[in-house]
Parts: sequence; C-alpha cells; structure tokens
Amino acid sequence: MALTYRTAGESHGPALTTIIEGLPAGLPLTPDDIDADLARRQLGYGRGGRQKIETDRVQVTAGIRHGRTLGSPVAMMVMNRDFANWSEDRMAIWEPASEVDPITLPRPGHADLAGMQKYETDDLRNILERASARETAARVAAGGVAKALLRRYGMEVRSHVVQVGPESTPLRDDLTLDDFEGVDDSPVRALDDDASARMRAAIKAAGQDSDTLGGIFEVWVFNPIPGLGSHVSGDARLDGRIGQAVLGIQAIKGVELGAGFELGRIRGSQAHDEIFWSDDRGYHRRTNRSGGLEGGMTHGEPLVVRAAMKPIATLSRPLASVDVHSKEATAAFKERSDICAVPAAAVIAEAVIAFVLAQALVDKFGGDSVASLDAAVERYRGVLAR
Ligand code: EPS
Repeated sequence: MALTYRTAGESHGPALTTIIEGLPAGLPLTPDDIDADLARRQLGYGRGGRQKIETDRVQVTAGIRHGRTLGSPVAMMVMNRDFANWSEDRMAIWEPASEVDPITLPRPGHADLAGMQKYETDDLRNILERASARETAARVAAGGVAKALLRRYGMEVRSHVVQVGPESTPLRDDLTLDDFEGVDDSPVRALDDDASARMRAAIKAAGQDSDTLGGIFEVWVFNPIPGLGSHVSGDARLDGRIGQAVLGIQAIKGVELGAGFELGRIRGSQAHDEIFWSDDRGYHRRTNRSGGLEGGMTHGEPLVVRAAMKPIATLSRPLASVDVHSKEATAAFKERSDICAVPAAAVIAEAVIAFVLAQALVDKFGGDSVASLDAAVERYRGVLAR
C-alpha cells in the first residue's frame, strides 16, 4: 500500500487531525518523535501571540499499540487550545452564522480573495481558517513519524535559515550532520552567530515598523539511500515530488535543489558532480551541486533543498484592499499574526520532505512490516556494495 497522509482542521477549530495510511507495521515510535518537532515548529524569533496560547502535543487515536505501528491508519490529533475562545461565536460548529458579522476585507497576499471567489462566500473567515499556517502542525506530526522511519535506515533530516529579509549567511555545500548540532539554540535557527544576530535585528526592526519579513531556508537530508525516486516518469521524479511538497507549504514561493538557479548561469563542466569510487566510501562526489539528485533519484550525497518564503500577509498596518460587499476602497483585514515565521517554515519543510522520502522508501522497498522493509533494504545495500 502506498504511504500517504491527509490533514484536517481549521486554525481556531477544535483540533487538527492527521491520518497516515500505508505505514509498515512494527515501527517503534515514542511521543517525543512527534512532540519534539511540534515544539520546534512553535519557536523562532518574531512569532505572534498564538504560540503563547498553544502547547502543541499529539494525541494518538488509532494505529499504534504498545509503542509500535499496527499497519492500520495512524490517526493523530493536535488540540487547539484557542478554540475555547472561539467556540461560542466565531467558530461555533452548529449555531447559525447570523450571530457573527462576516469579514469582507481580503488581505493582499493571503488566500482570502481567490478563496472567496472560488468557494462563493462573502466571509473570508471561511477561507482563512484553513489557509492559516496553523495547519502545518498537522503536517509536522506526519513528518515526525516519517523521520522515525527514515532514521531506522540511517537518514537524518535537518534544516537551517540562510536569509531573513536582507540579512543572509553565505551558502555552503559541505555541511555535515555535526554542523547542525546547535541550530535550534539560535532564535532564528541560523548556523552562525553573526548572521543570527543580524537576522534577529532585521525582524525586530520590521516589527517596530508594523511590518513582516520572509526569508530563505535549507533542508538537508544526510545519508539518503541511493536510488529513491525514479527517472521513468515525470511524477516519479523526486525533484518534482519535493518541489510539490515544499511549494505546498503556506507562503513558499520558490524552491531550489542543490545549486538551483545558479546552474542556469554556469557551464556543464562547472555544474556537474564528478564521480569517484573508494573501497570505504563506494561511489561518492567531491561536489554536490546537484543537491543529491540526478535523474529524479537520490545518488547518495546529501539532499539539499532551499526554499523562499514570502513575508507574512497579515499586516498590522494593512495594505489597500476592497470591501467585497460595498466594493469601496478600504484597508485590508487585520488579525493577530507573526512578524516572521521562517525558522518555523524550515521545520515544516523538514517534515514534508521527510514524508516524501519515506514515501519513496516504501515505494522502493515495499513490505507490510518493518521486518520485510529491513530485509529489502539490507539486500539492496548488499547489491550496492558489490
Ligand atoms: C500559526 C497560527 C496562527 C498565526 C500564524 C501561524 O494563529 P492565529 O491566526 O490564531 O494567530 O499565528 O498564521 C499565519 C501567519 C497565517 O497567515 O495564517 C501557527 O500555529 O503556525
């Protein structure tokens, strides 16, 4: 069975739900495999008031027994504590809408206007509740499970922030797992202290101006098993699957793999990663401009994915908009929001990339149980060592 997941839940509704189908039976899991990433997603300098209300923890309601997956769908809930403040009126599940005024002032950059047109509603709360990045907590829960599966086969997923607004840190293609050791200690999840301080100052300045900031982050996956993904069809290529997953995160506007757009500016002789062999390392490369992917498949060097997040669209000094009732020019709707959520977006991207890799792992090695997956991976590693 293919590995898939689905989420449900509104930002201020009762809970977020994640259902994962197609996990092999017998995978050991602990609450911390999931909760640690939920907590990391809530951090980052520049977050808004919501994170003070929530302490995200997963509640498993199906698919796990005695700390192991059963092979049945795994269902998980993250409760929205804030629902208690909304359940009586604005997010009441059964009471009629007549009690609450519709919100009619769409925010530029948000899903509001196109969503109102598409779903034929004059209340943008019907759109923003699901468009909100609160939903990403449910995806991070799925990612925690995927990471546990990947870790079993030596694959480790990490991320760091490389740019916030105008402040950046030089890109490197030689990072190791150890370089990421203290990344969560930086309030912006940057690897160097100087960049971290500059990024923090930029967020502070944006906040003082009632403005928001986006940025750029990288996700690295270390020790990928070579041959995940496939060249045989466009939709099997891991490049495309990763692109879809990362661009499917709220506010992500660009994705690069390896050297990315830079590859369009240099010659072939400069662009490709030459192939070497040694007894201890097997096939390996001295450069990784391909970001670990050739022909839509992992080749064994780290997977490197970079993505750009636009500034958050909810501004406390709102941009120009139009009231969808009167069609009069007006300022856009204001709601509590973050100044910058790039550090959190990096954690979310870890989750969705981990899930794509877990899918590719299950696609390649199959099996209803981790025991059969283990055996298939071991056989394949034997083939690779020849
Ligand atoms: C978020 C929860 C949201 C926002 C933010 C991210 O909660 P609330 O709307 O109650 O403040 O803080 O979402 C957005 C910026 C957005 O545009 O949707 C979260 O949990 O990540």
